[in-house]
Amino acid sequence: MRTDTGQTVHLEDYAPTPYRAPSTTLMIALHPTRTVVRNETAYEPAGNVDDPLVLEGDGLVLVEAQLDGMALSASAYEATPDRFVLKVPPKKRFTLTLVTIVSPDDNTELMGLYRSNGVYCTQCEAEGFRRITYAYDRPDVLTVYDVLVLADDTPGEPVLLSNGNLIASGKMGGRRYSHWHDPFPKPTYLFAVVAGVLGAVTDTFTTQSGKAVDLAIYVEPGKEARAEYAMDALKRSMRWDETRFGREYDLDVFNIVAVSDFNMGAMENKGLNVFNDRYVLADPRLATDTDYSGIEAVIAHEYFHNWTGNRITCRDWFQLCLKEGLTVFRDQEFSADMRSRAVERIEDVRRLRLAQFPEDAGPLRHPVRPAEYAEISNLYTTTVYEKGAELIRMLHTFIGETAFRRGMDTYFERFDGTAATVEDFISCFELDEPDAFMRWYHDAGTPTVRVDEAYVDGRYSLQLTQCPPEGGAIKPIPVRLAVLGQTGALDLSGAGVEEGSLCGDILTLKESATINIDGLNEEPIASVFRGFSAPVHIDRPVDPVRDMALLERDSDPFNLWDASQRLALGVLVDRYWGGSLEVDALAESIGRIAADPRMEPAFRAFVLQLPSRGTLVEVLAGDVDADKVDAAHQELTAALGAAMADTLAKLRARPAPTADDVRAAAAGERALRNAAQHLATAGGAREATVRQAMEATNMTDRLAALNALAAANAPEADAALKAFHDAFEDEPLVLNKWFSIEALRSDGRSVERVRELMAHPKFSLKNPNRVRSLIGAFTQNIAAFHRADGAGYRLLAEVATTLDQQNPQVAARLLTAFGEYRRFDAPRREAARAVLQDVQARARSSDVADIVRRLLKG
Ligand code: 0A1
Ligand code: ZN
Repeated sequence: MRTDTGQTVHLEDYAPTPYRAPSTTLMIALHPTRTVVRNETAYEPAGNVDDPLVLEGDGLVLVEAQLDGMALSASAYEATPDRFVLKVPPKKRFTLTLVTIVSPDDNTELMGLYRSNGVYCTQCEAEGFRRITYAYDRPDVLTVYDVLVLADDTPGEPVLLSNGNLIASGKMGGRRYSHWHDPFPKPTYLFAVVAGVLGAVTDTFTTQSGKAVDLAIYVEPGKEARAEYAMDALKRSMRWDETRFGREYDLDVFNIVAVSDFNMGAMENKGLNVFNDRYVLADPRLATDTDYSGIEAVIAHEYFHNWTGNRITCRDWFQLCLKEGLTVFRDQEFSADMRSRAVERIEDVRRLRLAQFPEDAGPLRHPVRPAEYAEISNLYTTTVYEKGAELIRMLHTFIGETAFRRGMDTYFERFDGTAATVEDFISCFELDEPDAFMRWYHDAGTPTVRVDEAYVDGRYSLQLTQCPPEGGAIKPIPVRLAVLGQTGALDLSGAGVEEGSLCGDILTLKESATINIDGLNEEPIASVFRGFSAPVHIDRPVDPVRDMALLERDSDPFNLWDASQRLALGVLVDRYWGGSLEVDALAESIGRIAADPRMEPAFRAFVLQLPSRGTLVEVLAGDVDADKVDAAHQELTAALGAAMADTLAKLRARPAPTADDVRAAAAGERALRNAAQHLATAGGAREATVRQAMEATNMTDRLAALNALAAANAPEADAALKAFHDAFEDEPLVLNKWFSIEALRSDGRSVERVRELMAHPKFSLKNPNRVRSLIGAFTQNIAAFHRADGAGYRLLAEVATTLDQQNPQVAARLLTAFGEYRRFDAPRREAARAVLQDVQARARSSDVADIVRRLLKG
């Protein structure tokens, strides 16, 4: 465990290592508590030959050290658990052999080498390799690996995997071995080993140049059929990367392994991706449509890393967004091509606004490319990933698809096989002002763009003004826009543009810009930031009449949805303040879109979903009362459900797709029917919902009904939840869904219920998915987590403090739920502060200490 040192790493201190490490031969003899790792690495001078060789370790025990095959004298080196120093290295190429012993079964942090359900696996990003052996554990040292894995020949034929191509495998002296060679130099964080008894689904993929690649997805034996969809998604990803980006796969094999204990979603180790099993295993009886689209996206994401991340990696961890933002952009584009572009965009922006905007406005805010960090594990944030992807999307919007592809080709050509920086990447694109664009990477916070319209005597003016976040600079913002008249978009080619520049439908905004159109005989309306063309807050005078008109006129699906959400949010805010706005107009507007057969069902389903409680917290200026948020949401949902009863009944009566059809069209149909059902249930129409919760054979339908009953606090919810629990308690991924629904119930006794559930025989702090399903979900339960007496905060603090001893990464991530405590009213704020101070006093790891320090600052 890395305890807190309080040290900060600065980008400006970056310096290359004095030695390169061109090749490494590893011999790993696996044992649950005494795994022997023999690391033979060639080093050669790359800088000052008088510098010592300083390698990183973390909790290591050295048992042997040799230089060029000869034992090193004790005075020649210094070895501690977290460092190996060769005091006077030879001034030419040399080989250092270090033997260490590690205990996978004692590894509760799930970093380095550990066992999950009896399967050995590794997680090395960001700094896990140093828990296996001493190394230059940093992304700019690229090494060719040759790996021999040895394991006892246990029954069930264990598979032994590592990166690259398989050279040989077999049995030797009562043990199994396999020998892997990865010809592509890679940093330590992409290293992986997996060993255990696993089932597999296999296939082959022929690349565009005709090369055959053997594909395999390894899962718990007996669950092979549940990996078929992931395999299909993998093949589609491989083909898509060829057609859209010209990127071909480079090894003879591509392996994926699903494990049940994993800190994150998945990991892109070269040729051997390791996945959290929730992003591999699926069956319509057990997984929802959302699970399916998640699997498709994560499989694609990890596969796409092969070029954006692996072939071209990061110079240092400050450049994390170089691989993550770009790869998220690529996986979003893939999902848009596979499913519906409009729906994908709404989903992505919803996630951005719900998680990234609050992060960027709170104490955990940081630039997409930060200049400093205290704990690298805490940099895997929605800002690096999702905002990072938005920056790539803006770049794409500015220069267009053709020039974007040209720039990407240049990037792959120029930087293949290297560890690059964000500046290297940006330099490949034909941007007008690259330095100005780089400000997006340097500044934290979300800019606001003020939108004003005026119409006088046939002259329409649209004025946009940029207001940077505190401490931030003016940046180029791409505004995709249209000015809509009664019968369609006006021709902007003759419009007068002041300050900004307009190219097609993209306005480049700096400080401000004005577009004037003369000679009109009716007032038009602007549709700005179409497709959410920039990650900004849009500050436009509240005007429900204009939003209703946009609902009639706008052809941009994102803005159509956004207008409907603004209307609903207006009513929600009014309810929060105890107002009495009627729901009829809202019901009529969204009912019309929901019933419109010209729109795709998945889009219509979105329109039926009210802005979340979190969104309401975001828009309220401060001093938020969480109980009132919850009550306003419940009330409005019920009122809409009642007011829209007829429309909803018709939507629910639409024919159901077949239960095992998991394609996007069927998923969209289910989404629409279930969104209608959710509202209708809140409005009191529960009978069919209860039936669906008990009888549906498709998990999407069953869970949606269960959720609807729980969210409405229906009297039938307890029995339905119990039946669900009893039916699926032996399916861990489904049981997680049950834990989450229970954690999200908001009936006044949530904190107590979660405490009871922590005593459930199947709850365990050892499994990150289980922890997230109960405790993570609980932090999303606004009324309960932000309970005025601080009981919700105390619950999270207790769990995080205990977990800090075992798995600090997961503990720290849970604590980020405190990121918004300052938005709440004084009793809540004070309770949160007191609890955080307590967590700080007990923090053990650098992960938890770093998060809490930032939460309390200021
Ligand atoms: N690079 C992975 C994310 C990841 C990061 C850290 C991990 O350590 C526990 C695991 C995975 C991705 O972007 O998918
Ligand atoms: Zn990634």
